[in-house]
Amino acid sequence: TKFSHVIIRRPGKSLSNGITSAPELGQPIYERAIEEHYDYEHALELCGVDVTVLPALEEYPDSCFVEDPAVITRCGAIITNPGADSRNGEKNEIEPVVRRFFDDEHVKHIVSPGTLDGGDVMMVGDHFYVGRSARTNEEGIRQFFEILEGWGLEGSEVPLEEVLHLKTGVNYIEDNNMLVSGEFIEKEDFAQYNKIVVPEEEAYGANCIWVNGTVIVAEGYPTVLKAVQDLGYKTLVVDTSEYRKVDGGLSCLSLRF
Ligand code: CIR
Repeated sequence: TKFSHVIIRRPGKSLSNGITSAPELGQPIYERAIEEHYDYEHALELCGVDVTVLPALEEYPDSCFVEDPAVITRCGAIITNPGADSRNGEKNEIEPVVRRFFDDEHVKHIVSPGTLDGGDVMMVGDHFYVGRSARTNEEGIRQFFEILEGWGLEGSEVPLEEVLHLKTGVNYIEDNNMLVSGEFIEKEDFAQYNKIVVPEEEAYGANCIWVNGTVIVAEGYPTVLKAVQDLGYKTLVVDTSEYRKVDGGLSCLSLRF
């Protein structure tokens, strides 16, 4: 795998009204969130990708989490049908951007009653693990696999019990290495990988991203950082604490392809 492009979208002031499962963390502070976003963009540039930066969309508080309304594979792009009502319209905003990179026959759609969030999709080479979650339903997964099969790719379903999205708790950093936390530590689906077990108190840190040999790790998760460095990866650390307040992390903030 090698990525050439990354798409990100600036957060808006409405980010403070993003969906959250952790209101006790407080609302994101816009001024800090935008600083963190610049740092994130800079880290991606250091990984040698071309970064497309989209403008904020105040009408969609969670729209900086561009990973959810689209899934981009090496064979084509899938515009999803996001499972949260307040986010569903984000698919119409991301589609024209995705079409800058793919022609008509390489852009497919998940349609109602199927729903799917990109945060539930984890790419491991040509295999795609898809979490069945509160956002991603059985019909969405069925459509997704049908599209993949048309492109000679394949997928398998992973039922979720605790986390919002699949990649909230499990992330592949290439070379057979997988960061696992919580409910994913013992799952049979991932038994074949070299698992890096993330301790409960650092669970949020499991959401790392691999970009062309470098692993970007969230700031404040020393066990995760050391484990990734011990595997021989170059690392970059980015503070995503404002996004954490609305359940967002490193992977959700970009589309990488
Ligand atoms: C949401 O609940 O949809 C946003 N507040 C967070 C989305 C995080 N996205 C992701 O994990 N892919």
